[in-house]
Amino acid sequence: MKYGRLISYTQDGQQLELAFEENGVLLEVLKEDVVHIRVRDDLPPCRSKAVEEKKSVPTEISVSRDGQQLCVTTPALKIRIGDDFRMDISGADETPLLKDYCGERTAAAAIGEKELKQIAAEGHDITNLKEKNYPVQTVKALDPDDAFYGLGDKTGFLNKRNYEYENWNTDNPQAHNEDFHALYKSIPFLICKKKTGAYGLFFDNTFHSYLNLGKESPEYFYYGADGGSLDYYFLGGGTLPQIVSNYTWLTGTTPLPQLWTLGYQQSRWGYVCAKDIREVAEKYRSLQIPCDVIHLDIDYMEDYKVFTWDEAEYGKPGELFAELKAGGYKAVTILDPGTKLEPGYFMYEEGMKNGYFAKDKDGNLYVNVVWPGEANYPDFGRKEVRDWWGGHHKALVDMGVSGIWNDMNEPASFRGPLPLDVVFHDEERETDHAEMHNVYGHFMAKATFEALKEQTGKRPFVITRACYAGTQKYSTVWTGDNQSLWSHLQMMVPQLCNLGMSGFSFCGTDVGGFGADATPELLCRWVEAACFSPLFRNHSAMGTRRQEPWQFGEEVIAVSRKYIELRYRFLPYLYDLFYQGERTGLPVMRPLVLHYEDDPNVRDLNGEFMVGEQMIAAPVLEQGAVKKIVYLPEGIWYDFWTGEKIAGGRHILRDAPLDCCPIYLKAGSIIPMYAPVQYVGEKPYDTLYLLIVPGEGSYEHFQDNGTDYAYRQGEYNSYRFTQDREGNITTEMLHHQYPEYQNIIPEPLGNGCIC
Ligand code: MIG
Repeated sequence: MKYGRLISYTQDGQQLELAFEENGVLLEVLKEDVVHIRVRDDLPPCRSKAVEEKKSVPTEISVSRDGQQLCVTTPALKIRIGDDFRMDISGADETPLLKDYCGERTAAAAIGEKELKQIAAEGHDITNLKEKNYPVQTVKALDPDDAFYGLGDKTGFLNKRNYEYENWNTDNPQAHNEDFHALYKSIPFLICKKKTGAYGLFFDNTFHSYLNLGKESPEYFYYGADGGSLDYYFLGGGTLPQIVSNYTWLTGTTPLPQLWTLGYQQSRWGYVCAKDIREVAEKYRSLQIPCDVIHLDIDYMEDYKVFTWDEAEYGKPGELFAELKAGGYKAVTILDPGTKLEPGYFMYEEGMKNGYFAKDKDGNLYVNVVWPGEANYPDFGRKEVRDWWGGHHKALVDMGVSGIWNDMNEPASFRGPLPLDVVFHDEERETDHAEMHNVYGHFMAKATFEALKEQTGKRPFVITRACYAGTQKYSTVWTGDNQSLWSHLQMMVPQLCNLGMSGFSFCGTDVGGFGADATPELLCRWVEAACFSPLFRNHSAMGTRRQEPWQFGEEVIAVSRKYIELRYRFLPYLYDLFYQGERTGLPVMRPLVLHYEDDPNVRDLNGEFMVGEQMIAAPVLEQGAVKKIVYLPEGIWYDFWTGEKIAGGRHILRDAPLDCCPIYLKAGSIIPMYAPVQYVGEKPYDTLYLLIVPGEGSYEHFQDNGTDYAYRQGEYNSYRFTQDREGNITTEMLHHQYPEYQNIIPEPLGNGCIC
């Protein structure tokens, strides 16, 4: 991208328009530590799919020009811009943050044509080996200590430094390894933690894009995209939590979910008939393992036709759901976007009549193959199409469905990928697959959320596989088709932590692994590790070993019961974290680096995570291991199981036999807990237990009806519990507009577990 000399600028309030010899740049200060940068070009204006409302806070800025350098100052930042659009951003105190890289890109190991041919001859893919300059590109300087976090669901480890990634929603059936460039989601948001200071970058461009975070060179990292414009946000804030908050201020926070969605969930592809589902439902109750949700995968449909019901195998519509409901279960059904091409099928007929399906570049209906065979792709970028699709959910809601699971919305296709020139719309503007691919899942999830909200009046429960930055406002996510591999259990921690740092607080993996066969030990460790992951669902694939706890014998049943019960005891703590997260954007499941960013021991810590700020879970993630090396950061910590007091800032070795997931609580914590139940709603939650961890501290707890939006009208209680130096507990009611608990019972730590 060429810019040339900086010629002039004009200022309009917080927005500057910079004229370079060969290009123009718009720079807008949105608040003192958030700046929006857009390179002007002659492309049609792309509407942001992630930032849906104009965001701006009145901020004092000053602009000065010193020779060829322009300096824009906000109360928090100094932005210096020179010829060739070289831009450096530092804190107001001159702490260096983002710097443009001044040299040329040089591939560390440039590969010649002859070598490329040899590599290709052996059958390897060489597309990523050629050094490539992108039509949209920016190259930034790297410092030796820079670490990267965020980027959504990318595979591998917590710190993304030295790896390269792509944003192109991808359904790849191979085992997800650390060398994968892309999975199902595109969230081009990156946090750079420097030795001193930190910043975020959000590249708001939906085209296929690339991030090379020090693989090509230790001197720089780059962002490139195949289309669209260079349109990005610089996010300051000083600390990592503040950067995450700034990012979710822009793109939205994860909303407070219904309480039951935090319960344990069971799924399998496939429970092929109503009897399969019934048996699972009954077995959980008879074994007294709590469970709230049962998922129905594609088998419930007739010929995989969306919005149909297979009466032969699943009985009369509504009957199964009524039975499940009577047993305390909520049902979630899957929906894929691919709509069967079948004259006479109502979805096909309606879609055809109204022009709701994507067309090829010559204007013919675009057809590919997915589960129902030949199928069409609804053009979800258009509101009219979303409303049509959403409207059909009414039938499922009326049958008694409580949540919707969106799959295959990358979109996936069995007969080769969709060509880039398939015609899709961004609202009424005609565009193509190249631009809309990465937001296909986003718009499908949005359609689902809006429909469920309107049809039920409750907080929608949507789970999507594909999405884009900002989809967290509409949907929860799961990480797609992992496998029953120890490496995938290990990956769960960094993957969910990075999703959380990218705004997706409500996320989870298939517990036990989707593909391949779980072992008793693997399932135990997975249940222990996922017990505090926001979306807690066991799911597995057709043809693999069945994965409900009782498939593996008594010990697995006992461990599952213990940890699933523990989950239900911690429900009010998790719910409070969601309530706070709706305001702050901070996730439930957090890497330690979020709160201890200057501690070098946690930059690459993949084997433990925090739940909120008060708790650390350190699950065993290795086959055969019965001890765990736990790092506890500075401060005083208490072992949840034994009550032992431990000074942090060091590694400890903890015994961790098969039924133990080490858990630590910060001194002074007060953790709200409920008595265990078999499902949310089994008994009224009229008693709150407070797990008291020694030390001074206070805690705010939120209580409401757990289902609808009444809390936004003030129908909730807010309590503040305080523990003083002597260990006295006092309760203050900060807001009182909901029936309060009948009992609040403090419990000391160390009984193993309370209630
Ligand atoms: O290609 O609906 O990720 O959770 O069970 C398989 C069947 C299609 C992929 C999803 C998985 C789901 C499965 N689906």
